[in-house]
Amino acid sequence: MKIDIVSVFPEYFDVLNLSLFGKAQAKGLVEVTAHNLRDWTHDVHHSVDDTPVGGGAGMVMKPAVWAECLDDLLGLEPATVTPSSNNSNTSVAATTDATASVPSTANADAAPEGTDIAASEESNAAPVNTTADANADASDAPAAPVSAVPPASDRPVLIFPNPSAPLFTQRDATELSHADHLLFGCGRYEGYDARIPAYYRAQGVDVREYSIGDYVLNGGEVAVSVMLEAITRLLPGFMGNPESIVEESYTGEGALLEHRQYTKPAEWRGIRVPDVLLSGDHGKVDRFRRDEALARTDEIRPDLIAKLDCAALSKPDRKT
Ligand code: 6GU
Repeated sequence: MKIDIVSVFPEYFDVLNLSLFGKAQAKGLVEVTAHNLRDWTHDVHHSVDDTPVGGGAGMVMKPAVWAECLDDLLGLEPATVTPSSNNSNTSVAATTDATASVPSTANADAAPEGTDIAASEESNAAPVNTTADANADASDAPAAPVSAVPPASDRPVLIFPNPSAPLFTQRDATELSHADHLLFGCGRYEGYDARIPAYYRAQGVDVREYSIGDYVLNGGEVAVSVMLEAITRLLPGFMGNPESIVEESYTGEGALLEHRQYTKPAEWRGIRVPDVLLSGDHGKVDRFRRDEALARTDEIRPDLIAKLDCAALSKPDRKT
C-alpha cells in the first residue's frame, strides 16, 4: 500500500519508522512519504492560511496551496478557471446558493463555475477503487479529452481528518485497507477551505473526511496517525499473529467490546482470575467470554448493542 501524507509538520510522521509500522515499511508492505505542504507555496513566508471569510477567530488553510499540492500528488491537470469580474456565481456567497449541480464526469479540466458545494458533498459515499463500480463509471462516461489524468481506479483515496466529519470506524478502516494508495491531507488552524474536498469530489476523486472522536485536537496529524494504524494493521502480513485481529473489539460480526484478559499467575495480590478460565473447558470459556463481552458492552457502550447483528450472537461455540 502506498501512503502519502501532506502536513506542515511532516517530521511528525518520523515515528512511523518505529515498531510494527517500521517493520512493515522495511518489508515493503507499506511505502510512506510525508510531504511538507509549504513546498507548494511561492511566497517568501510560505504561507498556507488566511483569515476566515465571514469573520471569526483563527486561520483557515487556503485552497490554492492545497490544490497545487494535491493536483501534483493525484496526477491531475491544474484547473484553468478564469473567474469573470462580475459573475456572481464565482463569489463565495453564491456558491452556497447556486443550483448548478456538479458534473459527474471524472476528467473535467476545470471547476464548474458556481458549483454548489453541498451538492457535491457526498460525505464519504464512494466505494474504494478496487470494485467494478469505478470501471463501470469510466465506461459509461462520455469520451474524455486526452489528458494526463489517470483513470479513477489508479488514483489514491483522498482523506482529510476533520473534527466536524462523520466518525472513523473499524468498518472504514477495513474498507480502506483494501485500497492500493491513500493520500492524507492534514489540516491545521481552524481547518481547511471547504472547497478543497468539494473540488476534488467533482473531479471524480474518492474523497473522505473523518473525525476520530468527540474532542478537539490541534490538527490532523494525530488523527491521521490513528487512522493509519487502524488501517495498516489489517494488511495481510502486518501483524505477527493475524488471529489477534480476528478476536478484537469492534471486529467480527458482533462488534462487541472484548472480554477482559488475564495472564498467569491465577492469583495475584489476592485477586483470582475467574475460575472458569482455569477449567480447561473451552466451550464454557467461550460462553463466559461472550457473556462478559455482551454485559460489558451493554454497560459501557449501549450504542454498540443497538447496532448489533443478532445473528452473530448465536454463532456456534468452538469445537474442541
Ligand atoms: Cl480528524 N481533527 C481534529 N483537529 N480534531 C479532531 C479530529 C480530527 N477528530 C477528533 N478531533
